[in-house]
Amino acid sequence: MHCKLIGVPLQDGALRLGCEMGPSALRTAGMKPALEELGHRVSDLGNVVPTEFEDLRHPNPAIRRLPEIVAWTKLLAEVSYRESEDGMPIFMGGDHAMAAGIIPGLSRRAAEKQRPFFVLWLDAHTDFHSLETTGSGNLHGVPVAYFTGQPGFDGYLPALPHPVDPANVCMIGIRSVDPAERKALKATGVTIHDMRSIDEHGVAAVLRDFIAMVEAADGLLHVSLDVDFLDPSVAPAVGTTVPGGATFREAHLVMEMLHDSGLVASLDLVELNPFLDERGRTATLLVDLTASLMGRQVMDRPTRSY
Ligand code: DIR
Ligand code: MN
Ligand code: MN
Ligand code: MN
Repeated sequence: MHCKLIGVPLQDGALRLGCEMGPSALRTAGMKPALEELGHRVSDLGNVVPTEFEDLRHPNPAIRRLPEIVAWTKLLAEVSYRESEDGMPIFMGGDHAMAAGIIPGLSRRAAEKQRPFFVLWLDAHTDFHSLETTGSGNLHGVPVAYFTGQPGFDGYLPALPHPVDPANVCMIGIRSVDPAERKALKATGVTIHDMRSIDEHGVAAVLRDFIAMVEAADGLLHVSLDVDFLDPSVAPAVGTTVPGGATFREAHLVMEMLHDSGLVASLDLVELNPFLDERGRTATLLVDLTASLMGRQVMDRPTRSY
């Protein structure tokens, strides 16, 4: 596989500064050699950064950094479309606002390839606010509502040629949902496996169902991994820790099963804030999880053993 590393030093969507160092930390933690060791060809395409900003304002006074987020969204939609023509793009963030650009670009590419497009959203949060409902004003809290074509974005973020079908979005790890998000999610077909669901059924059972659905549709799958999907005890380097997250092994099992499925076409790693890390352990864990997704395993085993 040809892995393309793309650095996205975006931090305008999060309240705390530091996510702009995410791509550097992932490089320092050895992303490229870890994937090369698995036999992949790896190209580091460097970082992308927008240069043109419009003077935009929104009636919701809470909103922070709208011109910056709009510029990043436009740029990333182009980059992800371009780089998903072949190979496996791996977007190294950067806060989760980047998904508002990356996922529409991938969805456009999937439509061109005439393949159904699916998103696995690994996060403590649903990130399902609109510009109208966000109370924090932090725009890393809105990408899923945007890329699934929900109302509340008109005239600000670019119009979506290929919104993702909410029924093709599966969230795992959820444990922090604001009232407006809960209300907005109700009418959609987004599948949400909260932490209770993982506790009751195990992460393998819930993921198996989703993988089977993507496989049956011959879909292309994008995986979006927010650091706060993980429990803060194993992944402290994130500005929005929520207790009760996925364990070290649950996260690896998700990646190992995804590898065996052979369905993952692209990946983003988001919300890593190296300023909050402990001796690089969170960055290192993200590299190891990516290696699991790309085929690292403890013992040789036949694929599709799940
Ligand atoms: C909260 C926290 N729902 C907000 N969101 C996120 O600010 O909208 N934290 N995404 O990572
Ligand atoms: Mn998120
Ligand atoms: Mn989150
Ligand atoms: Mn949120």
